[in-house]
Amino acid sequence: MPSNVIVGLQWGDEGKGKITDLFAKNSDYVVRYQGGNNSGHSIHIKNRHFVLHLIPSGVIYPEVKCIIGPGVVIDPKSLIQEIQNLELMGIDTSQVFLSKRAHITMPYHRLLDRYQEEALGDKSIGTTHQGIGPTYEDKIARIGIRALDLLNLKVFYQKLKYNIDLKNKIFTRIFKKKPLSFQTIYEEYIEYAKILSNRFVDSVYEIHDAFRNKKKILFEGAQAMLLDINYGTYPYVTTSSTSTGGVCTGSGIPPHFLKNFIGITKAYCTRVGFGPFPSEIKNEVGEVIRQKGNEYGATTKRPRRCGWLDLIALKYSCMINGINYLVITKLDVLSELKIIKICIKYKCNEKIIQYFPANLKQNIKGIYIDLPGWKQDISHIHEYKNLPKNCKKYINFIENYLNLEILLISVGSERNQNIIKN
Ligand code: 2SA
Ligand code: MG
Repeated sequence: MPSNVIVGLQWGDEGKGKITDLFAKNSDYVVRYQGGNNSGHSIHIKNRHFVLHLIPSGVIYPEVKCIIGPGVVIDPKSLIQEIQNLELMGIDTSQVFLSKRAHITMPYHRLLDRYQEEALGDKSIGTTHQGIGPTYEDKIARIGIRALDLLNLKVFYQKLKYNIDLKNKIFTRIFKKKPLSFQTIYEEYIEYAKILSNRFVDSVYEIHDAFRNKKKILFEGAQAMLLDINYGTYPYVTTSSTSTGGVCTGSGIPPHFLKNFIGITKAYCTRVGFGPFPSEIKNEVGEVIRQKGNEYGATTKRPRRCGWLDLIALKYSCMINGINYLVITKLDVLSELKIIKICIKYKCNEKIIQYFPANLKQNIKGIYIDLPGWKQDISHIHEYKNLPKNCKKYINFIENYLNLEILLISVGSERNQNIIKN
């Protein structure tokens, strides 16, 4: 049974949570393969609103197995909190498991994230301060603590000791901050390991067995393509491989397991954090979109920057991810606007370009085509044929430009506010 992947094609918050939840209904497994609790995936079901950070968005279905894979970085405190919140809301979390190979976010990672951002001053990235970058730094430096290390007190003691000694030197000498207490952190994490003890798995064998047994596996990306460490707007990116390429390295599967690459794009763009954003709207229209689309960080509550749909960036994302199915979300948010712009070229230092450059500069500007708005609420529509004419024009323009068909259109945050296009 070939597996499906869901990825964000912009700067995150495209609605991966909602779409994963939809596809999870017909899946046996939902697997996260990168990122950590920097993600905020939202699911709305009637009057219940779930925000998931580490737990895959299949958790609402009790029979779906949810795996936090080897490529994810796990903050156990945040994971335990998330499990408890879900249980309080009546969600069964007994099928949530974490890979023994996943790296663990420690208190010093969260502090380092903050101190590094402070030191960067006006060049800061605008991270979520969850310690994601520093956790991956330690992983690459081969001094990280993996989930399985928490299960062996002697190994955990040694690795933590080495790390705390090192980090305390950095804290006191470089950042002029207070050192951390080894004992407090040691005891705290031993406690977390006890709470999570029945959730540790060797997810590599688990997923390969599932594949052999023809189970349906859905891989859920976090953040999005333009925040990818290799192909995003570096250095204003997150620290993982957010593209479909990251699925293999982050969950231990070969590429031929994968068949459907489902890319999610909003009908406009948003970005939270700093960095280039060619189609950013800097007038009151941006505020209208922010309010109507409730564009505030699901983890940090930060207001998201809003902009027009950027087809240069979207085409680049579809190309790298090998997207064969496109989902467009939040189309209803644009309903009030008289004119809707779409970015189709960039202008940089008087030069016009039609590709996504490796050194996307802060001063790059979008060049737009104007399409007429539909000025009509579409959030109750379930059939494509019932969409206003101008709305279909907008959709057709995107499909023609990308040479891809849109599979699904989301017109509201509720589970059933969707239009299946074909
Ligand atoms: P980090 O914390 O090291 O990953 O930050 C690096 C950049 O990645 C961006 N980033 C995100 N962008 C959009 N959504 C994210 N998740 C949350 C959400 C964010 C929030 O769903 O709203 O609540 O603010 C996410 N996570 C990381 C980040 O803004 C930096 O630009
Ligand atoms: Mg989000």
